[in-house]
Amino acid sequence: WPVQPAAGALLDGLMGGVEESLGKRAEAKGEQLIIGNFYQAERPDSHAPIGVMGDHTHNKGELMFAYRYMRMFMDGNRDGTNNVSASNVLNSYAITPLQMTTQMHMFSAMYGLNDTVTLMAMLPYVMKSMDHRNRAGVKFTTNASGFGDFKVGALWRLYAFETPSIGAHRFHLNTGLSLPTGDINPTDKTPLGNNSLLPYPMRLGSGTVDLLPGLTYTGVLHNVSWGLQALGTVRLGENQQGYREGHRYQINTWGAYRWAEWISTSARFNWQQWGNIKSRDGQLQTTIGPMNIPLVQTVDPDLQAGKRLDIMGGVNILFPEWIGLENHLNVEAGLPIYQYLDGPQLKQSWSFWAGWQIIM
Ligand SMILES: [Cu+2]
Repeated sequence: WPVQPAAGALLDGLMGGVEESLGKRAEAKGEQLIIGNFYQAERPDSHAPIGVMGDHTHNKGELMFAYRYMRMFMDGNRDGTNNVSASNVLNSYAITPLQMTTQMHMFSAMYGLNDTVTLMAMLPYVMKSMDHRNRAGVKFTTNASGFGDFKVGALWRLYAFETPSIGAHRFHLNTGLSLPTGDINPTDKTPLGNNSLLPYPMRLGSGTVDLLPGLTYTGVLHNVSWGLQALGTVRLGENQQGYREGHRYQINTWGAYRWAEWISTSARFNWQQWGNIKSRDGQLQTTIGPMNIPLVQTVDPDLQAGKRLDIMGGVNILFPEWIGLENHLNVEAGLPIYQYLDGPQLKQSWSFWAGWQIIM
C-alpha cells in the first residue's frame, strides 16, 4: 500500500499522515488500504436518492444523461410555526393564496472530463399554479410555466480511501453557476387585470447569476451506503426587476440499504433555509383601494424567508445492462417535519421525485 487506482484527486499526496495511520490499521487487520478509488460499482445505491444533485462523480470519459420529474404541493398558510386560516390572513390582506402546485421537468448531463473533474449541466422546465381567494370570496388561479435557470457546474474529486472492513469513503467539492434564463416577469389574468405581473413565488428564475458551492461525502460498506452534502445558492448583484432573492443553504444526509443487486431503499433528511428578498420589484402592485389595504403577502419582499426539515423515503432500481448502457430508475417522496416561515406564507405539504439516469 498505498495503491492509486485513479490518481488526480485534488488532495492526493497531501494526506500523508492520514494515510499512514489508516494504512497501519489496515495492515494490523491483514487488509490493504486503497487510496483514490472513486469508481462507482454498478449498484442501485451508487447514486444518491433522486432528489439529491451532484452526489457522485464520474470516471474519465463517462457520460450520463438524466431526466427528473418533480412535483411539490403547498397547502394553507403558516406564520412562524403556527398555521393560519385563510380568513385570518384576509383580515390583513385583500387576497390570500390557498394552495400551490410546482412541477418541474429537469434534464441534466454529467461528463467525466478527467480523473479529477466531472462537468455538469442542468436545464429545468418549470410549471407553477397558485389558487387564491379574495375578501369577497371570489377564487382565482394564476399559472406560469417555461424554462427555469440553466445551471452549469464542476465536481472536483478531493480524496477517497477504502479497506474491506471500513468500506469506501469519498469526498468531492461542488462548484456551479446558475444563469438567469428563467422568466422573472411572468404575467397572467387576475382580478387586477388580464396581464398582471405575478408575485415572487410564481417566478421561474432568480434573475441573477448565482454561485452554487458545496461539499459532498459519500460512503459504502457492504449493502449499506450513506452520504452528507452541504450546498449553497449565493446570489450575486440585483436582477433586471431591481431585487435579489434570498440566499439559500441546504444540508442533505441520507442512508440506503441494498436488498438485492437491483434494488435499494433510502431515507433522507433535507434541511433548507432561505432568506428574504433584498430591495423589491417596483413594478409589483402592493396595495389596493383608497384605504391602501395590503394586496397579498406574496408581493412583500420581507415575507419570503423560511427554514424547513423534510424527511424523504426513496427507492432506487438498477436495470440489467442493455447494449452497454447502465440504467437507473429512482423515486423519492417526503414531507416536512419542521417548517418555520416568515409568514403568513404558503406551507409545504409534500414533494415527489422520479428520475431516469442512463450512463454510457
Ligand atoms: Cu452522474
